[in-house]
Amino acid sequence: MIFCKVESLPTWGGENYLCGGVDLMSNCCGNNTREINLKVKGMSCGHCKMAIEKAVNSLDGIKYVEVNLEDGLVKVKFDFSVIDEEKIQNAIKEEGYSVV
Ligand SMILES: [Cu+2]
Repeated sequence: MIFCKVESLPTWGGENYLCGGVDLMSNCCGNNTREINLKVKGMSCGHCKMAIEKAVNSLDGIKYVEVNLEDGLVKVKFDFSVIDEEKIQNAIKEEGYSVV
């Protein structure tokens, strides 16, 4: 589980805050953030992990993405005013994996 420690902060404040160990300057938690865990079939190695993380990260509105190979899960935090879950699923499917 990733807990955002600074969800209520209105601005960056020029400092690096930690969000579940992730540098918030590149992965900001803020308003309109939704977290989902997608069950994805076919991920088997580091290449799969990188391909999916890269594909999802390239979408607008993505704040955080992490593939857990052992559990077959893709955790995504996104701004639901910018992107919806379907578009995220489609990006994963375009990489050749199926979302169950
Ligand atoms: Cu692979």
